[in-house]
Amino acid sequence: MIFITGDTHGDIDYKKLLVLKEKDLSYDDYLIICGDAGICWSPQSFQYFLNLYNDIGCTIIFIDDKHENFEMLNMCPLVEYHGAVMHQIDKHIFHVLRGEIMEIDKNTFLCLGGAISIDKMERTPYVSWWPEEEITFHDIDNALSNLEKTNNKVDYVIAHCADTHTVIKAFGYRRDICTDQLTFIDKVVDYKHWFFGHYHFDRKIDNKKTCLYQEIIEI
Ligand SMILES: [Mn+2]
Repeated sequence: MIFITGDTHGDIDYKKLLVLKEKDLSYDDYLIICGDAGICWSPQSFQYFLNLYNDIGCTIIFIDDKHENFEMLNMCPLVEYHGAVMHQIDKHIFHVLRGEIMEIDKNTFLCLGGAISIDKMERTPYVSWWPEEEITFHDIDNALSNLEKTNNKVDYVIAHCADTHTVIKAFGYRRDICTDQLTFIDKVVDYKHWFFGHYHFDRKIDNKKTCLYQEIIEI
């Protein structure tokens, strides 16, 4: 089984995952978190969060975003897993790099973390804010070179943000460099569905895009 959910923020929005514990899952089952997982946040809480997330009993794959300690992420070993480059955070917990395409049970997922913190001015660099949060041209290049191998086609896009049009129309937020980068991806990629987190809403935008927060969907 493959499940997808929105932001979990360490232990803050972890409770929603408890329904998965009742399902008697194995490590051949997967939970994909669309950013703000909050597992790699501070060395002090790291082991506590690992224990919490390991307790779910399935493999966890998350994308990064604005609330990520990139120093901690980058210390984890890089591995190839399900055809994508990932940081192995723990035995069954992985962070998938931006622009990678993973394949699980014949489903392909283009993964593209990254988002701009709207409260960046109130955060402390390298303690609660990291410049790596922004989607770069290098990330888009990586996506494009991986997409070349799939003829620009994937089953799903997993991102933290949405494209500019969706952000303005559905949430009334402003555009930024990340939403603009994702607008480009939206135009060039042929996908069935785009799942994203970030906005803390459970909302089906249209028949191709869904914002996830508390909801856990199974595909
Ligand atoms: Mn969040």
